[in-house]
Amino acid sequence: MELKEEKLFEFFPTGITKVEQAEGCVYFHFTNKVILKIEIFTANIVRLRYATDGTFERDFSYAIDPAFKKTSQTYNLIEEALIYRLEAGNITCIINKLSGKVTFLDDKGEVMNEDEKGFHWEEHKEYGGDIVQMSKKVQEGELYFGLGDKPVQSNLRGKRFQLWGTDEYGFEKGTDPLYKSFPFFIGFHNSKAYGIFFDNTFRSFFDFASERRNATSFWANGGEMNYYYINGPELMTVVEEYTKLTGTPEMPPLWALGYHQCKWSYYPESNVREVCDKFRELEIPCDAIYLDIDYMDGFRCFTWDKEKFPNPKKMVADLKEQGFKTITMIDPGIKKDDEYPVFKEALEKDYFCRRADGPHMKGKVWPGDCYFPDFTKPEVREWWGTLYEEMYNDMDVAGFWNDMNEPAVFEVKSKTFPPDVRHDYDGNPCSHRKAHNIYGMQMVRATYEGLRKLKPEQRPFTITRSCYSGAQRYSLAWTGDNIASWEHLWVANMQCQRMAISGMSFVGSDVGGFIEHPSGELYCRWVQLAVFHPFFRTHSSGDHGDQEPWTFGQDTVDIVRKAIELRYRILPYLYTTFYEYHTFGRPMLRPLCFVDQADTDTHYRIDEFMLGDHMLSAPVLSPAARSRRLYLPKGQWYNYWTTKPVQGGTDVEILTPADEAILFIRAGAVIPHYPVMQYVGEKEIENLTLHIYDVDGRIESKIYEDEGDGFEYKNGNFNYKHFEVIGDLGKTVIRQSELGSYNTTYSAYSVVFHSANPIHKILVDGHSVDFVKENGSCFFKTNKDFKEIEIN
Ligand code: MIG
Repeated sequence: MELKEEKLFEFFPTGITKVEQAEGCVYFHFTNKVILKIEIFTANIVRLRYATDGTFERDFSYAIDPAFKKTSQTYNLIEEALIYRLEAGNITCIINKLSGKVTFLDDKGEVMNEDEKGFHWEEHKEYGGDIVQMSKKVQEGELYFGLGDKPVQSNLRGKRFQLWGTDEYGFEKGTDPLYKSFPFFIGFHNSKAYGIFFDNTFRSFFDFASERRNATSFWANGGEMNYYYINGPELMTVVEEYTKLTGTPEMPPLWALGYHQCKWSYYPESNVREVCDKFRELEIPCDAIYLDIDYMDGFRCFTWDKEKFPNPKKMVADLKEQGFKTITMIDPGIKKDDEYPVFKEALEKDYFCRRADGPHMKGKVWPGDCYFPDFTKPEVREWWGTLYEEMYNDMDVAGFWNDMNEPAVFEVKSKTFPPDVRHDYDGNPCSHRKAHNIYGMQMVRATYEGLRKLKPEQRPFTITRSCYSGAQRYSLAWTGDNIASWEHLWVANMQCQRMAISGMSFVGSDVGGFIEHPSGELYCRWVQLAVFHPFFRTHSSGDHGDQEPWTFGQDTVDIVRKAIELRYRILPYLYTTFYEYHTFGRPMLRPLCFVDQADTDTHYRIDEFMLGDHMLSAPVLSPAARSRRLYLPKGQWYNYWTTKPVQGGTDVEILTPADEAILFIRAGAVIPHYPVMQYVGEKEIENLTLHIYDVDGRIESKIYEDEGDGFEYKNGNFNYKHFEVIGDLGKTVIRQSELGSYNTTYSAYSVVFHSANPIHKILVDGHSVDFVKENGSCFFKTNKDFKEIEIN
């Protein structure tokens, strides 16, 4: 085990002897052969790299999006008596000539982040290379956010974490490390934010003022000190910049945002059909059904157990008729079996990982002894992609779920490969010490890229458990093997928010808990949280009671149905939020401090979160709760269920009936609703319903729409509609602009206008229209191309 490194001797950069300026970057040479290279990426991003012995490693990163374009290269370098001042976009770096320590100022000249000990390193006597380290001063009142799937409260201050992808069955609050490695964090002080992305795939550590009160440090057991400094001051800006740097996903198929049902495992075929039939019979909407490992023949990937599933093609087709997409699991471990074609081919072509001295990397997983493809080799990824052909093209399986890709190995203490295993690392051969944290990401990348090629007209659907920064380009993720407890409901909320602000918004937990059995009440509350999570799937380990909505009794069926119906109603809103994630890198889930960071009351709120611009929710976290307190950010809100206006900027105590997911809508919002459907595409949309919430002031909303699959949207075949709601002294104006070129199936909007004001007259583009009032809301129809509605 390579956990505790012995502290031997720390080296620091000495004085600067020479400065070299090049296009878009500056090299600072130190007397002891250290080089600091500062590279300008955008007006808000600079990159710092340190070489300890006069040369940099070959520049290569799996995290940075190959499509990312540097947008600004200009800088000013000013020499002063004791420092260099590097001005680049909105960032100023002050570099101390003697120590090399760096301070970052924002465009107001205020210190955002500064080196404490700064860069230093130890030689790694055992493996060679350096243990590269960085320490920063903790600013007054500084909070820290980010770091992926850490199952702790949002502020990381006072804690230490490790990044080393680990299969942590039944993890708990505080368990570290977990499955995912996102070496990105946000520092937040004086209501201003900055970000740091430490792009190093070795086992790494982050200490947020834990070991020493005044220092936050991060280090890795190899590789380079290579980090990106990201300017704010908005929390949103920091996350958007980081997410664009590491990439955003393409749009998912619309059905992927529906409800999914999973268990380890549904089999045989008759059981799968029963479960699907039951959803339709009880009219609980559902879009996808999952086949976990037991559908395979002896856990051989890309095969079927013909006894359990005699005719998979027919089953998949029949389920599709009913509106169910079938998703199957594929693991990285390939059964060591000379009769098994996938194994034979990979063996012949030398696609499996090898130990340092030559033998294959052999490990036990579900199939018994396995070899593991080296997904860090382009040729292997290409091959892996083609293996899906039969299932994807011929059988029409809709998507794939890549599990165990930390990679997980049974019966060894490390739960993974030994450190000497060799990897290609895209032509930069290395050991598992360097490739471990990106192994899973490269696996799901191979899957994703394969699917893109196999069906160029279809949007791939892929799920991964292990991730490194940038994995969001290839896949959605789930949070792994959680437990059916109230505490884990809290954990799921923390993890999904944290993942979203770490660049990966397409995320969800195993609803109800994977291990152990939830009460009906816990299951309902979990469903009511996950309605607002981009990935919404019930999953359980199946070795306890069943976890389909009907297994808890009739009350639960009704409560769960109501929640899932809400999900299907707000699908166009969710889809719009996804589009803004895809386009701008904007997180879909947002902690409250992202909504109003100037309001210090939002800084420590952790349960409440926003989905997109206009929806706020919070989970109900205890049994038999009749009410809960939550904070509403400043401004006006509406309780979705009562449609009563509520003033924000304060704590509110609200009732929490068993059948209601907490939901507040921002006043001024335009929220598109679909009719309830049992699955996406079941009904053609005849009228798009717009719920419009009156406001004092002016609020913008957007609606994105396209075909819901395929890549025509990349050629401009989509709509991105802008709405403005302007309310003033009892008069409200609603404007619509930027329609786009996508032909919708509907030609009219059904408007539901929610207002506390009396309504006398409604004009659509100057013509008066009829309306009906009911329970404080007002209903009317308009042409979908209206420009302006005036309500008096
Ligand atoms: O060792 O495929 O996290 O979702 O159901 C367990 C069986 C392997 C772990 C996954 C879980 C999945 C299970 N897998």
